[in-house]
Amino acid sequence: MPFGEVVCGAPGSGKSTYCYGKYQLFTALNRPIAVVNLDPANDNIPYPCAIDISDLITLQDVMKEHGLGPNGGMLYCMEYLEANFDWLEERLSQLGPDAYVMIDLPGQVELSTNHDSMKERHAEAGQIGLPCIFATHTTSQTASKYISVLLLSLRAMLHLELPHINVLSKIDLLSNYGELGALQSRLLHGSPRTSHTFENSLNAALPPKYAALNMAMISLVEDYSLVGFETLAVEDKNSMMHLMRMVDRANGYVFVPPNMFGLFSSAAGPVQGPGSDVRDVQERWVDYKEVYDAHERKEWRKEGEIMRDQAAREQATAKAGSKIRERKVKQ
Ligand SMILES: Nc1nc2c(ncn2[C@@H]2O[C@H](COP(=O)(O)OP(=O)(O)OP(=O)(O)O)[C@@H](O)[C@H]2O)c(=O)[nH]1
Ligand SMILES: [Mg+2]
Repeated sequence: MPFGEVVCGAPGSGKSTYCYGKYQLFTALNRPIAVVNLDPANDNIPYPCAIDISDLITLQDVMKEHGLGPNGGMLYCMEYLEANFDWLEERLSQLGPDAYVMIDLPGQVELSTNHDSMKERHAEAGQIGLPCIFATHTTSQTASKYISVLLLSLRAMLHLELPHINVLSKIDLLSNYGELGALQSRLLHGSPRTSHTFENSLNAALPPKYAALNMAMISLVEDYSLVGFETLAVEDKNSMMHLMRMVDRANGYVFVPPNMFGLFSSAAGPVQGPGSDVRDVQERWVDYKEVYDAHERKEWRKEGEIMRDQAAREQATAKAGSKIRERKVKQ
């Protein structure tokens, strides 16, 4: 049975980039992975695609043929996929029982918050082994946007009814957002009360007649801890590793590498890295961003040098081997 995650979320929040990042990470870790593009408007796919909806239908064709706009066309494509779901099921089953499948969805977030077709498809995906929803939202630049992201996430969780991981993407941009950046980093993991600052920030952004509504929303977020966020900076290896473990846990996946080394290391391993603790987010992405970035660059350089040395050694060994073979042939 294939296993994996469905990546949904706001437009431009980094879904496709995350899929590509995860493809690269898994390839480096020697974990099998297949990325499925279900965005019929995705004509610039960054990752190698195992299944592509454009083999079934494209947004361009639908818009031309039926005279629809981009959003109506997208709904048509999703409903067409629903009517032809066996097309997808057949291809998923061909990926084999060990495949880790990532499904990249279109950015029309209403598909995940309102549309029944997607809900039913997700439920079916849950049955065939894709139980985890990974929802990305870009780190917000204003308090009101942050609130709307919270409510949108809550709506998607309630609508889809599947294990759900909410992610604030592009967390590397947090330090650009001044006080709100610091506030978000405190709010991320069920932080100490921040109502006062948050309320001020919200009330500055919205007309006073919404004050009571603001307070109700703040209390929804703070008192009930309904929505929590993980963070993602796609180019940061620790951030990707941390999320990989979170997703593995959410869908109960246990990866056993071929050599059996590190059995259960992925799913049962400790959840660490920026994002596992609120102090990490503040320290990594706001207070000491430059220091951490410099350290990361140094680590990447070191890793690159090790890989280059290893490749050079392998090349030299292969060359020596072919020379020995040549000598043997001459003899
Ligand atoms: N700074 C930063 N930029 C990012 C990150 N992830 C993605 N981006 C950028 O965000 C932009 C949009 O990324 P995509 O992956 O195309 O977003 P998407 O959610 O697939 O977009 P749609 O499919 O159109 O909804 C690109 O320019 C990415 O380079 C991140 O972690 N940090
Ligand atoms: Mg995309």
